[in-house]
Amino acid sequence: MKFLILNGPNLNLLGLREPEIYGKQNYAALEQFLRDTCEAEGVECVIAQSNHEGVLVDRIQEAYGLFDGIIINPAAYTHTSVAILDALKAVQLPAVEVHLSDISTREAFRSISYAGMACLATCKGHGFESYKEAIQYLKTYLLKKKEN
Ligand code: CA2
Repeated sequence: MKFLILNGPNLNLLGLREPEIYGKQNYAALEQFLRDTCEAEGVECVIAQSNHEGVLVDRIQEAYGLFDGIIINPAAYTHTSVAILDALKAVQLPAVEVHLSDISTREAFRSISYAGMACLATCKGHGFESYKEAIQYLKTYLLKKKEN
């Protein structure tokens, strides 16, 4: 089982500001957490971060045929990007949306998620653990699908 884990704009700045919202750990620590979690779950992963909407769209398109599923934290593009929504719909790979913070209890504009409209589930509000929940959700979904 192979997952593409995509992170959107400014997540490379984790740990530098707003630790009360996003935690104290930096992006390198997030990548290490993702590698360790995937290894423990017996899942292969490729992790990518971009500050550019088109690059994220390209990565989603290129995932077709190479990955079993996508975990995506589109960051600010969550709330604006129909392009990412359309790319996720186009590739038809099972996808799970992730957020470090709970976007439903923050500013009103963060409660709209376009990407989430193409995702099986949203894991949010639990910091790095949100990613673990998403990885486990996607793994369980794919194992159940294989059984049927
Ligand atoms: O909670 C999340 O994971 C978000 O996707 C993070 C985004 C935000 O725009 C979403 O609404 C929710 C922000 C990404 C990182 O932003 C930083 C800002 C300053 C310092 C470090 C990171």
